[in-house]
Amino acid sequence: HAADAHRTDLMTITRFVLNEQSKHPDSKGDFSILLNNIVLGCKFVCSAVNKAGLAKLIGLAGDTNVQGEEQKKLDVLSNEVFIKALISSGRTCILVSEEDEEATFVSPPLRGKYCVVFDPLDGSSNIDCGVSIGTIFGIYLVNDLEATIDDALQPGKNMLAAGYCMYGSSCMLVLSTGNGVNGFTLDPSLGEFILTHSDIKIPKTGKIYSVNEGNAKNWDGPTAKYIENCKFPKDGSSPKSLRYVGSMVADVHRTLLYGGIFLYPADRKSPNGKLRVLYEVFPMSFLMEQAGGQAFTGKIRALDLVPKKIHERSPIFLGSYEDVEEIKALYAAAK
Ligand code: AHM
Ligand code: MG
Repeated sequence: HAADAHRTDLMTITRFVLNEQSKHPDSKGDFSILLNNIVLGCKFVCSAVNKAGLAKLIGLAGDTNVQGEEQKKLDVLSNEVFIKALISSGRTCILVSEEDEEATFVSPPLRGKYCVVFDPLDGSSNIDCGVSIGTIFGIYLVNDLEATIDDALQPGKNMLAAGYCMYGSSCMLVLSTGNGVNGFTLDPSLGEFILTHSDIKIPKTGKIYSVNEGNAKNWDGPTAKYIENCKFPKDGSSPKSLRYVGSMVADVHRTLLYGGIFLYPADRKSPNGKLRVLYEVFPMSFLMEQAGGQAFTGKIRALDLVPKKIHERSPIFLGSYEDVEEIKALYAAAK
């Protein structure tokens, strides 16, 4: 097995990114430094998530501070760690986090050329019951040193890199720098992410659909018809299975590895769906396309969206190429 060969030749995520960078002769290693700080944030969150249940049960040392203040909520804590790690990298100019209403503009001495959009801890409804949650991030290059909010409002196709980290039965970081998708698993004994899933390609079609079916009564025609087809296929094929964790990272990760479709469609109550364009829809769409799949909003290719506001939402259908083709056809027919 190919993986065996690497057991003594560990491809860490840092080594991997440095290798990729060496292909660009003008690179000065800025991206590796930025990524190292993102990786640090992910390791911190992983450790905090793993300790969370225990801290509640037995009151781990450090869960109340000297002033006797209550322990910070995991999502707030994760956000602070990411913001500080990203600023201190000296490589960022604008940070957009799901946790902060306003974007953070990095002050001149520490300002760099990257804009990072992220959701530090996604899947809030799953935090307290120990189900998989994750961090999602996207990276843009900003050419002008006087960065403005417009530099964060670029279409997703302009992203330089995107990824997520899943805090699940193992901690996995999945990354694309625009040259395919690679997955790294945290070896807790080393504290390093090691390449375990190289050049991930999503199957052309899948046997799984993933959606919050509790919203079905408010769906539009094409979404309802698509899901009906999943359950009662007209062509005699077997019905698809339903899997829905309710954490985007977990649901997208499974979709990426096993194939199928993940959707958070528009409905009558939420005409723009639920998921946020900048730090949920774009990074996941970028990864899907890089893995050979597709991402569609119900109207256009998701990465062609041009957000007007940093916390804007969009409906999203993403996954296996052929499965997304089907939903595209249904929306085209409904026009
Ligand atoms: P959050 O940012 O409050 O955690 O919401 C985002 C999450 C996604 O991870 C997930 O895909 C979706 O919300 C699930 O929503 P729902 O509970 O409506 O099915
Ligand atoms: Mg979120």
